[in-house]
Amino acid sequence: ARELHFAAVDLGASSGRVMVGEVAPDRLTLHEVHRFPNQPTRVMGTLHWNILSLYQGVLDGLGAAATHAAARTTPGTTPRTNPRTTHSAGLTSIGIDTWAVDYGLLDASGALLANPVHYRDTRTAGTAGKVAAVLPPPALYAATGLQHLPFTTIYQLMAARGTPALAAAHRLLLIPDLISYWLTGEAGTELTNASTTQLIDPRTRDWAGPVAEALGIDLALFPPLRHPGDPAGTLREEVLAETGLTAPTPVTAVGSHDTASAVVGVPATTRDFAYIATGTWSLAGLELDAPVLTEASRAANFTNELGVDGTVRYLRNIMGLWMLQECVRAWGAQGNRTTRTDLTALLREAAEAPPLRSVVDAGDPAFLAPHHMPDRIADACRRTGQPVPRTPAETTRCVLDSLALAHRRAIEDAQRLSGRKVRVVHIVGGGAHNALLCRLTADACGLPVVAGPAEAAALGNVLVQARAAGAVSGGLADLRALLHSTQPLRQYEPTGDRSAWDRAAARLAEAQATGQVT
Ligand code: LFR
Repeated sequence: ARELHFAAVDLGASSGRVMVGEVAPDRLTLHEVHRFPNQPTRVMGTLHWNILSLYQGVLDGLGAAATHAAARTTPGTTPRTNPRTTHSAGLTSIGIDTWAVDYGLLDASGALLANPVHYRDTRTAGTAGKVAAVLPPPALYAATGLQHLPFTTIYQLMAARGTPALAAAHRLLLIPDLISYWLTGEAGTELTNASTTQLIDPRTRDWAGPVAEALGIDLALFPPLRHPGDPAGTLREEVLAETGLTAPTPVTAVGSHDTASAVVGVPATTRDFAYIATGTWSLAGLELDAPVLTEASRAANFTNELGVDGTVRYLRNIMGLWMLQECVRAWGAQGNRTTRTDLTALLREAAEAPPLRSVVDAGDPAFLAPHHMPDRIADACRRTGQPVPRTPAETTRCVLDSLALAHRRAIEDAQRLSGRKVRVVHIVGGGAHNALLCRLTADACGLPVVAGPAEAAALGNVLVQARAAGAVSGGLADLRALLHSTQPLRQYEPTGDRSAWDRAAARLAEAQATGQVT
């Protein structure tokens, strides 16, 4: 069978990339054709995404994808080409995934009314109380199944209430839907990402009308729901001209929440797996067939986001490598510029630093906002009566030990709350490259860890498009089997003394119970 080419646009919190996936029933390769920084900017006190610069990165990336696909489908440049199917810039389709919860507001003419606000902006401080006053947390959880995160869309809309932009808004588009709208002129709300707004009922997989009504949110702002695999329009003339792509190039809805695509990209060969999608965040949990909406699940702060093919992503948001990225940024600002090689050296030193000396709660929203991360980590250690890390290597070790401990806790809690048992943990996303994090996670969980692919979100994005186009077929298990047979993976067996992790967990739990950790 011939290979088809799909472009995956994957925007993460620190960089965006456009990848081209080449897919045939038994083949899958991914090429990065463009990567660009995502640098949020604070303007007049509010932290914004640079949405137009991100969109430009998408256009440049699609241009590079066009060139790549044309080279691969031009006779003579690749041995697998079928000359009858070639044309100048053959992309079968494009899919878009990004981080969740954030949105742009459009006026009646379709113009963007305001620059989208970053979920790490503090405008949502204090809105949880306002929401709880009309919808107590147990009722909100029973209706939407989302863990409490201060930045979820409903809290952002609460913070935006009364602003001229929201008052004038005709439409609200989540970030991937906004990019898709600019590319095609067609508006929709993709379901997996919609589920992160806290306005979707995970049982019906449809809008939670009563929640919206109680909070005074107008659901008519959201264009109709669409599902991964649905057609989402074709590139506008202007975009064809900018990118060199040929008409018609369709956009296909994928799991537009990056975590939904990353979970499709888990190369599991069994149902008994847990996953950790690592990057800026660690999203650790299980794939389920139905949501868990119990009070115990709410108390444990577990989320039921919607996945591809009717699945539920039952997981906990953990602060993730953001903590380390922010430390590295702080150390750089102090004059010790940390380059990629320095990071390798830092991780090597951290691997040799004394283990589990101090651990912090990597789920603590105290680590959410940018700036002063090494100080905040030092404070947390001090408050819990643990040694304060003194060097970058010690701080790095503290962060990675803490992440591994939080991974273990999430995976244990998820099993307990869902009644499912796991035999293997998959680490996908950028953290799959971090050997120390993978090893510590295996040790902490007492389970084998399979690491990779790092580009799980782009691969999940490509596979959902490829299935919609008929290049591959089957359910998630079939897509994952293709990943397993084509992607390089690394396995880490648990080693060492698991009781050291038990003691560290107990120590942290005790400090939290006595109120020493805020
Ligand atoms: C990961 C992610 C998480 C979401 C956070 C904010 O990139 O999408 O799943 O909770 O970003 O949107």
